[in-house]
Amino acid sequence: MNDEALVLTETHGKVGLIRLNRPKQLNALSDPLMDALGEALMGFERDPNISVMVITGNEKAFAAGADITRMKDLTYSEAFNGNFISRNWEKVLKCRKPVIAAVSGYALGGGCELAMMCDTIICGETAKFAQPEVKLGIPPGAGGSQRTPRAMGKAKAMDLCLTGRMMDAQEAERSGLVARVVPADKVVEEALAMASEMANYSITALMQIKELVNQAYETPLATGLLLERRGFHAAFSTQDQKEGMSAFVEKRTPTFRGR
Ligand code: DAK
Repeated sequence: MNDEALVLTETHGKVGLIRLNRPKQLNALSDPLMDALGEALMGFERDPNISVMVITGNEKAFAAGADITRMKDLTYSEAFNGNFISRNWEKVLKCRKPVIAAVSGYALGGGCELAMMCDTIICGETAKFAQPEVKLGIPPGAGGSQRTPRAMGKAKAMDLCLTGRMMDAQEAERSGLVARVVPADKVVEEALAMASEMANYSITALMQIKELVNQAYETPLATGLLLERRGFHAAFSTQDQKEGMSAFVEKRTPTFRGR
């Protein structure tokens, strides 16, 4: 393991774990860090032995946002003409396999936005979420203004984005931003357990379900329901459907093969 690397990767059975690793800067999301994260995600996405990924930071910070020192002197034309950091920020959205954000400490600005790009968020009791861009004189830039209302409704989203205040783990869970709050020192362990539970299922079913849930944000209800029905019908062409249902009837544990 190379401690100088901007991300550290490990595998735990069928789960790929990615640790953001700029601890002195509270994992501020620099361009090279986002490149490294993208490469790690795509590596696990291509790996047939991996079914689920977990992104985490360290005890103090998941990520304290985009790197302010590198944004400070940008001009409008540099940001607009250069399509400022859009290049490597959304690799997580390209993953068809489930991705879990395991948040300890700060998830601020781009850090909160990165967590929201993941499929679900699990956090420690000491986690703090915020969209503090307003304090820097800018709006959110990586989905904060769009994903917070979808996650927690307009009133909470406006509160968070317009004041820049921090939301603690309990409020984040009450608001629907996070799925589970766990003891601070158990975040990675619990996220790996959640990921391993998913990873035992059919990879085909996992990717199909992820695609369908994400469609709920993109399509009218009738279209989403039709997509779900077609996906459900198509599942009867897979060996994993036969295995899953046979195992139930035979009272044994199924072995899914992703076929
Ligand atoms: N950028 C750069 N360095 C950061 C940083 C950041 N976001 N956050 C912390 N650091 C650095 C600090 O400068 C300090 O460095 P040294 O002074 O030691 O060299 C070190 O990390 C430790 O931080 P502190 O000394 O401040 O530690 P404290 O415990 O006192 O405070 C804090 C922790 C998290 C409350 C504080 O560091 C803080 O407020 N940080 C800034 C949080 C913030 O405003 N984040 C939002 C940034 S704006 C886009 C994609 C993304 C974005 C935009 C567009 N596109 C795809 C187009 C995202 C924008 C943002 O995230």
